Amino acid sequence: MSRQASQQPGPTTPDVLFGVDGLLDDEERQMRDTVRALVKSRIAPEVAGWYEAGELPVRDLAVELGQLGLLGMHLEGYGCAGTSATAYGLACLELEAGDSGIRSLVSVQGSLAMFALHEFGSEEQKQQWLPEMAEGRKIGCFGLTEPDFGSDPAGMRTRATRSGDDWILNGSKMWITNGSVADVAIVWARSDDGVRGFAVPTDTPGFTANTIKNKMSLRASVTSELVLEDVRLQDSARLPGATSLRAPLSCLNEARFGIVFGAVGAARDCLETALAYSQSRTQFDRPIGGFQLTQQKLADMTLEYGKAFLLALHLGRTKDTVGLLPEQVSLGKLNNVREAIEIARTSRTILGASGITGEYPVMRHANNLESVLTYEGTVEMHTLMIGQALTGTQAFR
Ligand code: TGC
Ligand code: FAD
Repeated sequence: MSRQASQQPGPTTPDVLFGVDGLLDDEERQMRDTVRALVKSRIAPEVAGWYEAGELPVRDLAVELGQLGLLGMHLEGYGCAGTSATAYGLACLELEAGDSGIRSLVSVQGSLAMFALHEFGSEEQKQQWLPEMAEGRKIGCFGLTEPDFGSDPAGMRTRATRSGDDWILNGSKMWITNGSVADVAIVWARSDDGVRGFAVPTDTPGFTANTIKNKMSLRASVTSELVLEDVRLQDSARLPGATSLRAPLSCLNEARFGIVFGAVGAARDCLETALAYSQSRTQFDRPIGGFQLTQQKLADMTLEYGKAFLLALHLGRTKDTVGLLPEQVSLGKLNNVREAIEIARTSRTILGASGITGEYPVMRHANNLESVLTYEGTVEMHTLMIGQALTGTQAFR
């Protein structure tokens, strides 16, 4: 790309400035464009209404996402697409440009519930659940957090006890995405021998899921409490490969990786909205984008957006080649969600009063990102995970 010294730079976009297209291969660009088209045609026209109503047509959307191969897309076999981690990340980015709730649906289905089955399940469990989950005809959820144990899941009280050859599960899980629409709940419980995971069909007697209402964030997403009262399961429902807390924490790495990219999508949608608004909104007889203070906001946001994208891409390429350490995923989750929420808030200021309405996506993204900042490990926990990696000293206990 070259320009004569005498030429003025014309209006450009953050993606063009950072040369994003040139960093992706044909397959990645195609994946990105396909998901972007889905978001434009199916999500963008509807999502403000879903958000206002506090609902999401999970079953319909899951089938549509499944038809595009987006559910469990980075897993191999069992009807999964087997793409690269980077391609999966780029799909998350585009989905979250629509709404964090849509990316959450895909994260929980593919990276938490399906990944747990794929990684730790028996062959029978994989055959039973994965093909239909990849098609979006069966929905999964992942129950780790409890009312009294969020950042510290090691304290979990949900209990799995033996009864002859069976298991009896008692306890509760809180803030579980897709909980009340799921066909199968991956439930983590404490047994006499340590933490174990179970694939619990949600029609098992004693299992109930209650939808959590009055959320001010992630309203286009189903969030639920799970209650397990004497839920009797055969040993064949236990994930045989999951033998300690390491198993659920490994699943979190996968979902956190999707968020590293997803947050960049929410940031891009806010930044593009603010940029367009700054060129059309006039005050003091000129577009507000002509004022230096607005340009400073746009330039700073573009820098942080581009840096976040480059970090996500770097982590994607690293995951696809040598793999990622958990603390490397923390670098991305901490930085990209933190910067995305700053971009959402600054974009809102550029939109003035219009920014607080549902007519524009900015406040919706900002509110969603409050949840994204908290789930999959809070800002504080990821800071401490990086601190532990740097110093060798654990500061959270
Ligand atoms: P600690 O003693 O450090 O570790 C226990 C065992 O696990 C291993 N481990 C990991 N393995 C893989 N990946 C990771 N990220 C791992 N972190 C730890 C560790 O090596 C050890 O293995 P072993 O073999 O020696 O036993 O465990 P700890 O109890 O001290 O806790 C560590 C801590 C605080 C980092 C962890 O508990 C944590 O990550 N807390 C945050 C909880 C969290 O992120 N919850 C997320 C719930 S799911 C969710 O939010 C879904 S939102 C989805 C959506 O809608 O998008
Ligand atoms: P707490 O752990 O009580 O933390 C409260 C505050 O204390 C935070 O700021 C935290 O960083 C801070 N804190 C805690 N410990 C320390 C420490 N040692 N040092 C410094 N600060 C500390 N969970 C699931 O299992 N499955 C799901 O599908 C799921 N979906 C979710 C969807 C939504 C919309 C939300 C909001 C949450 C979801 N969660 C899910 C739960 C999520 O993972 C937890 O909310 C998160 O892990 C934090 O737990 P907590 O809310 O109990 O906060």
